[in-house]
Amino acid sequence: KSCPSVDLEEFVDNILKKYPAKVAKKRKDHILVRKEEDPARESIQANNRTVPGIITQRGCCYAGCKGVVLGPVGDMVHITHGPIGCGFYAWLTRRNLFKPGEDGKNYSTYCFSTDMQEQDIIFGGEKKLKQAIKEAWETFKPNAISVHATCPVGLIGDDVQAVAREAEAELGVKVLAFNCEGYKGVSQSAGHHIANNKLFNETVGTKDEAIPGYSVNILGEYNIGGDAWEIERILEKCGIKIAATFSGDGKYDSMTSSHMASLNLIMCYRSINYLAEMMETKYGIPWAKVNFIGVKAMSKSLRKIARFFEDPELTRRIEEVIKEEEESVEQKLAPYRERLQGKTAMLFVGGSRAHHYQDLLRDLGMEPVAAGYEFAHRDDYEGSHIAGKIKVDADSRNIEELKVEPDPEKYSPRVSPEKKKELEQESVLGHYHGMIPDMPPGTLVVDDISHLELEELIKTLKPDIILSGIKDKYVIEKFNVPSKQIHNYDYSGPFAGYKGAVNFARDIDMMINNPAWKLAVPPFEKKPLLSADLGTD
Ligand code: CFN
Ligand code: HCA
Repeated sequence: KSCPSVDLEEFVDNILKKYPAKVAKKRKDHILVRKEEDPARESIQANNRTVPGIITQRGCCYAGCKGVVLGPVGDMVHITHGPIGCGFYAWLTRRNLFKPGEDGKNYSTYCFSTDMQEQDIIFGGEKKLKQAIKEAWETFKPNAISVHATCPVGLIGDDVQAVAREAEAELGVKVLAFNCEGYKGVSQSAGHHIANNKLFNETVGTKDEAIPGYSVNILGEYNIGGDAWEIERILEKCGIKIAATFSGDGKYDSMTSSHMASLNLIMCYRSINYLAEMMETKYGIPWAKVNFIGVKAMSKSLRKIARFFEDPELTRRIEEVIKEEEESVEQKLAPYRERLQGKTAMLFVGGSRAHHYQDLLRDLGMEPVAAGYEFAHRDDYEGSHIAGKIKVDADSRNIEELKVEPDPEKYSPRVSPEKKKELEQESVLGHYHGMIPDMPPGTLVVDDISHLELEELIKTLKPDIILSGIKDKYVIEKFNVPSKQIHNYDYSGPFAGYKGAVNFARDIDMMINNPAWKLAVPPFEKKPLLSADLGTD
C-alpha cells in the first residue's frame, strides 16, 4: 500500500537536507522513489562504500565468508585466525542449524579461534595457526577444516594459504584457507565471493559420485531457524532429491560431488550467484532462481522444478503436494490474515531477504511501503539481466574473478540448447528479476539505509512493522513500532515453506496486534531524568 498523503520526492529531499552537501550527493543515488509504471526505467546505486560517520547495518568480509557461507557446514571445523573477538561475536548468533549425518560429526556449536595475542601480532601467528589446525584434527577428526583470516592477519602478512597447504599434506585432511580479512571490499558481500571461489576450486568436483533421480543442489539457503528442513520435507515429498546444500545443514562430502546434480536452485542470489555461474560454465549445470519464503512463492518454485524436469509423473506429484499443502496452511493462515490484512511493513535486511519476505507478506494481505538491502548489488535490485551492463562492482575490484572453462571430461549439458533457450525465455532458468519490479509505484527503495534515514521513514510512513536486524531493532521499538528480526528470526522459525508461513504469521500477528505498543511512551518524549547546565563560557 503506497502512502498517497506523502509527497515522497519532497520527503526524500528533506531527509537529504539534514546531511552535509557531499554526503547528500552520495546518498541521493541510493534512494529511489518508485514512480514509473515500467520498473525497467528505474535504477539505484548499490554496493558502494558506506560514507564514514553514517550508522550502517552492514557487516564485514570475514562475516560474509566464515559466518555466512562456510559456517553452516557443520561437519567441518572452522578456525578463525585472529584475536578472539571476531570468532566470539560470530558464535551461534546467526542460528544456522545443523543435524549431523550418519557419521555423527557435528562441530556447529563450537567456536574455534587461534586467539592471537600481542606477541603473535608482532612476531607472526603462522606457528600458532599450524598448531591449532593440528589440535583440531587430532581432537575432533572433522571431515574438513577451514581457516578464516581476520583483519590483523592480513596486516601482518601471515601466509594462511601456505600453512593450510602444509597442514593438509601432513595431516591428510582437506584444509581450506580463506583470505577474508574483514577490511576487504565494502561489506560481507566480498566474503561471499571469496568463499564461492575456493569452494568452486577446491571442493566442488573433487569426487565423482553419480546422483540418481531428480537431483538438485540448493544454493544460498542457510538453514536459519530450521528453514532447510521444511524445504527438504517438501522436496522429498515431491520425489526431488537434494544432492547438496550450500550451505545450510551442509555436509562437506556432499559438496564434493555436487557437480553431478541436474539442477542448481538459487535461493539467495547475492551470496552464491558466483558459484552457480561457474558450475554452469565448467560442468553444464543450469540454475533456476527460486524463493521458498511464502506459500505462493513456494508453489511457484516447485512448478519451476517440474517445468525443468518435464516428467508427467513428477509434475503430477508436485501438483498433488501443492494442493495438499496449500489447503492445509490456508485454514491456519485465514485467522491471521484477517488481523493482518492491510497492515504495512518496511524491510531492511542483507542482500536478499528484504525481497524474499515480500511474497510472504503479500500472502497475508500486507504490502511493503519501503524496502532495501544492506549490501546487495544492482542486479539484486534491477535483475540479473543487467549484470553484464553495469560497471565493475566494488567488490570485484578487490576480489579475483576466476577464469572458468568447460571441463573436457566432466562437462555435460543437462538439457538441449533449444530447451535451455526456451526455459530462459520463460524465466525458468538463468533469470532473477530483482526487487524493484516487485515494489509498487508510490513506495521507497533505500540501499544501505542509515539510522537517520530510518528514523525519518518511521516518523513519516508509520509502518505497522519493520523486518530487519539486531542493530536497528531497539531503535525502531523505541518509536513504538515492532521490529521482527528476519536475520535470525528472534529465536523462532522455520519461516520457509508452507509450515514456516504459519509460524511467521503467528509471530508477526503477536507483535503487530500487541496492545503494549499503544501504551508505551517513547523515551525521547519523556522528561529527561538528568539534565546538565553546560554554561555559556
Ligand atoms: S542468511 Fe542470507 S539471505 S546469505 Fe546474506 S544476503 Fe546475511 S546473514 Mo543476515 S540474514 Fe541476511 Fe541474506 Fe543471502 Fe543472512 S538477507 S544479512 S549475508 N543474509
Ligand atoms: C552478519 C550476520 C547477520 C547479522 C544480523 C543482524 C546475521 O551480517 O554478519 O544484523 O541482525 O544474519 O546473523 O547478518
